[in-house]
Formats: sequence, structure tokens, C-alpha cells
Amino acid sequence: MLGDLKESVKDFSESVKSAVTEKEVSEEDLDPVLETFRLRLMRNNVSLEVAEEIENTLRDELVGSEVKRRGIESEVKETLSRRLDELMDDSFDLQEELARAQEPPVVFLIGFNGSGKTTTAAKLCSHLDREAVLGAGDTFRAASIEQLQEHGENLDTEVITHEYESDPAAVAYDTVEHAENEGKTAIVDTAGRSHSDTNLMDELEKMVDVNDPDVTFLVVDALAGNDVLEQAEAYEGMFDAIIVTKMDVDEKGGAVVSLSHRSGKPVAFLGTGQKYGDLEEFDREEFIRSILED
Ligand SMILES: Nc1nc2c(ncn2[C@@H]2O[C@H](COP(=O)(O)OP(=O)(O)OP(=O)(O)O)[C@@H](O)[C@H]2O)c(=O)[nH]1
Ligand SMILES: [Mg+2]
Repeated sequence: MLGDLKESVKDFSESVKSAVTEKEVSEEDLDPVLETFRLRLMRNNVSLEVAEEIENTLRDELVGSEVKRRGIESEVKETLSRRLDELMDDSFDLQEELARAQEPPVVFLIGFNGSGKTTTAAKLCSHLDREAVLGAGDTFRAASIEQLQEHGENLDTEVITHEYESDPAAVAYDTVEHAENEGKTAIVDTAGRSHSDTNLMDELEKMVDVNDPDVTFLVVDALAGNDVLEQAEAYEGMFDAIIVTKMDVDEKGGAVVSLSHRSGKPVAFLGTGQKYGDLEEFDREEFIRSILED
């Protein structure tokens, strides 16, 4: 996890040290090293805009600083740490949101095909303190209902289903009603869709209108790289926080760095594997530490 991004930072730090020939860091010495670093960040799926912001911050902070005053490497790390801290947002607290919600609390998962919605719905079930009811709101993709039912069996959690091709807004409605009767939380899965699927997008909007979820998560796949930014744009206005899945198989990590900055929404969880327990609350300090530590 994050190996490539970490390596880029380490290489950058070392290059700064060897590029600086004077007592003070000069723009001339620093610029080629910064350019290489910006390209490495972009190769690790940090967006151009954010990579440039990081580059500019480093230039502003480092040019003119005295090399010997203290290790230039620690200055690089401190500057990066501060900037990353400003760029990322981990302010979302699911338990708090649900505690504040009217009964029953309702959670929706939306996102592109294959991003990890169904798996994450099941992971959330086992993450929450309170019991949940799962709603099979993907009535579109073949075998989607059975997939959620299997998770339900594994987790000993009830799954509300209708027929394939039936109205997903009605499935969500039934799930919410069931959760209300049983004093549980409703977690509703939805069909994967892309911006061009006008029908599916309209259907999703109807589902949201009818059921008014308390929390809607946009689920994105870290391996989609910079495409996650487009996905966040396609669903703009429809979600409260983001879940980035497949972090365990992504060495790059740049998607997490740029997402909040671009979408204005916090990253709430990271999916870190295929087991139900592989869902971690996103903690930006921990994330920054894991990139910057030796
Ligand atoms: N390694 C890894 N695999 C994951 C993670 N989350 C989901 N997956 C896998 O990704 C694949 C797709 O996951 P789904 O949960 O079916 O994705 P989806 O968004 O519901 O897919 P559609 O319903 O087809 O749009 C499955 O094989 C999951 O096991 C994760 O955090 N790590
Ligand atoms: Mg699914």
C-alpha cells in the first residue's frame, strides 16, 4: 500500500539534498528536482492541479532556506506534511452522522461499475455498532441480488430484495420501512452506473428523492487512478463522503490525495481488502505518516 508514493517522496528528499550546491537553497538548483517530483506525483495518480500546488508550496518554502540550519530533508518533510494535511479532509464521522439522523438511519452507496459498492455495503454492516438491514437496490446487474444475499447470510443480516428490473426506489423504500420496524439501520446498495447511463442516473436520483438518505457514500476504486476525480464530478451534489476501495492493491495512493480537494467532500473510509473487517476509517495524519516515514 502506497509504496510508490512513498518512494517518490524519499527520492525527492534525497535529490534536493544533492542538488543544493550553495549555503542557501536556490530556485535554480531546486526547479529541475521539483519538476521531476511533480511528474512522479502525477504518475502516482495525484492530479495535475494538486501536484502543481504541492510543487509551488515546496518552492515557496524551500527557496532561500539555509541548508545547514537543520537538515534540508526534515524541512522537505515538514512542508509536505503541512500541505498534504491542508489538501485532504477526514472530517467525516459515520457514527456521529447516524446518531444525529432520524429513525431509521439510512445509508446509500453509489458509484461506478465494479468500484466496490456491494462489498462495502457488507463491510459497513459489520462495522456499525447497531444492527443493519441490507437493501438490494441493484436490480439491474445479473447476479447482484444473490451477491448481496450471500453477504447477508455470512453476516447473519437480513436482505430486502425485489425482482430483477423492478424499481430500485421501491426496494430502498421497503428496506427503510423494515429497518424502522426493527429499530435497525438501512444500508442500501445501488447499481453501478456511469455518467452516460442517463436512465440509471435518473433512476438513482429518484431513489435519493424518494428515500432521502442520511448518508450517501460515493464508492471509488483506487486503481481507477485519476478517473476517480471524473467519477466524483459525475455524482456531484449526490454524496456526503467518499470511500476509496482496493487500497491494499494500489501502490500509488494519489487518488486519496486529490479527491477531497477536487470534490470538496471528505474521505470517510478506505477499503483495504476483501474481508469484512477490511474497512478503515480514513485518518489523514496516519496516511501522511505512512507516506513520509522512512
Ligand atoms: N482487494 C480488494 N478488493 C476489493 C475491495 N473492495 C471490493 N473489492 C473487490 O472488487 C470487486 C468488485 O466489488 P463489488 O463490491 O462487487 O463492486 P460493485 O461496485 O458492487 O460492482 P457493480 O455492482 O458491478 O457495480 C469484488 O471482487 C470485490 O471483492 C478492497 O478494498 N480490496
Ligand atoms: Mg454491486
